[in-house]
Amino acid sequence: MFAAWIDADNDGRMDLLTAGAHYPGVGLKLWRQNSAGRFVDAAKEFGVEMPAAHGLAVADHDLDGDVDFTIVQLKQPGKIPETKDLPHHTLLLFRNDLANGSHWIALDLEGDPAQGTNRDAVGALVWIKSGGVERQFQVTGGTGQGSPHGPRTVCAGLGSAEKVDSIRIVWPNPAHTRQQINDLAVDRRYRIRQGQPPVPSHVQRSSQ
Ligand SMILES: [Ca+2]
Ligand SMILES: [Ca+2]
Repeated sequence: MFAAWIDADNDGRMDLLTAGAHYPGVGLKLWRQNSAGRFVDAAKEFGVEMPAAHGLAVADHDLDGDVDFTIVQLKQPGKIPETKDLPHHTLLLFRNDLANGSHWIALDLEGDPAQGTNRDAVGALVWIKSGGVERQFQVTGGTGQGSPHGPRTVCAGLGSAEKVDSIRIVWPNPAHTRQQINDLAVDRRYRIRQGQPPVPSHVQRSSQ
């Protein structure tokens, strides 16, 4: 079983992506978090239903601000009859083309080894405040067996918020160095080197 938190519709509420390949009825699922905080099966709505899926690699592959993901589709006719006519071990990329007008921000953190931080900033804690809500993220190298995520970008859905009020970072070095950045524009990608102001990334595309 594989799982990853993503905000598939960038509404500011994290959704849960799960994948399994060894039991009937598991497969690939996307659990959308509604306004009441409940998770509902939205795999069909998002067009991601699969009878057997192995591994998850989550990233904004096309750099348009929404999270995409890659899985391996397995053929398991002995365990999951629905897979008997599928090709064996196929790598599939699901590109997110929702384009629902929700805002977002993407942060590529770079740690300073001179301050004892790994360059990929794996382990950094990030709080993003917008629209009166503060959301917490962590830079990770992956989540579980066969599920590396890269690049290690923090992708945050912001819903209808039209600016980011503040970003707080605790860098993963022995001193737990803290950094705060205020007032950032949304729908943009930034590179943040430890201790330095954010720099807008030029690698950015539009989904519109
Ligand atoms: Ca969501
Ligand atoms: Ca994308």
